[in-house]
Amino acid sequence: MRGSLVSKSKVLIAAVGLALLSSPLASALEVPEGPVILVVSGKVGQPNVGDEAHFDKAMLEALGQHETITRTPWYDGVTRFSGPLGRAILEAAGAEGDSMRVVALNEYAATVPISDFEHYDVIFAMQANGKALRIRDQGPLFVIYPFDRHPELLNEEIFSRSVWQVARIDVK
Ligand SMILES: Nc1nc2c(c(=O)[nH]1)N[C@H]1C(S)=C(S)[C@@H](COP(=O)(O)O)O[C@H]1N2
Ligand SMILES: [Mo]
Repeated sequence: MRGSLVSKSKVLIAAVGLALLSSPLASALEVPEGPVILVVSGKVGQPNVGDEAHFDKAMLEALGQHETITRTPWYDGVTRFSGPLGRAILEAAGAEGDSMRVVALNEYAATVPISDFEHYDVIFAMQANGKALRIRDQGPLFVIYPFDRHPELLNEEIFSRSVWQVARIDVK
């Protein structure tokens, strides 16, 4: 009697475990409903469209909005940027690699070490001073490093990684 109870509960635990592992809610990236703003390609472990991870605006917002208040070479004075952290995007895409190509709408591209996103709170800004970045404002996504917090970032190499009008991240 007791033995059969134990084995029943073991079976139940195994079944719940399997259900969690295979449940789309537990891990998989949802499919975008709105226009796709950002595509993560390459070494993507959590694809949602073919072998890529596609994000619409709502999905990027759901990753959490991080605020970076800093001066930059591109805006007058201190600006308040907000958007998802680069590492939150990579995590959601299940991206694993050493570097990435961050590609803009006009095909400008920069090679960025993944470690930048681990060492610094780099965001893909969707807003500046509370206003959505339109394409004409260098949106919809502008890579913003925390320059004021880390003055060592104020150099030409990091400026070149500060891609605006970002459309794609290709993980290598
Ligand atoms: N989309 C896009 N982002 C870009 C660039 C570009 O040409 N297109 N140039 C990069 C380079 S090389 C640098 S140094 C800075 C230059 O900004 P500036 O042209 O306003 O000086 O933006 C970076 N981000
Ligand atoms: Mo540059």
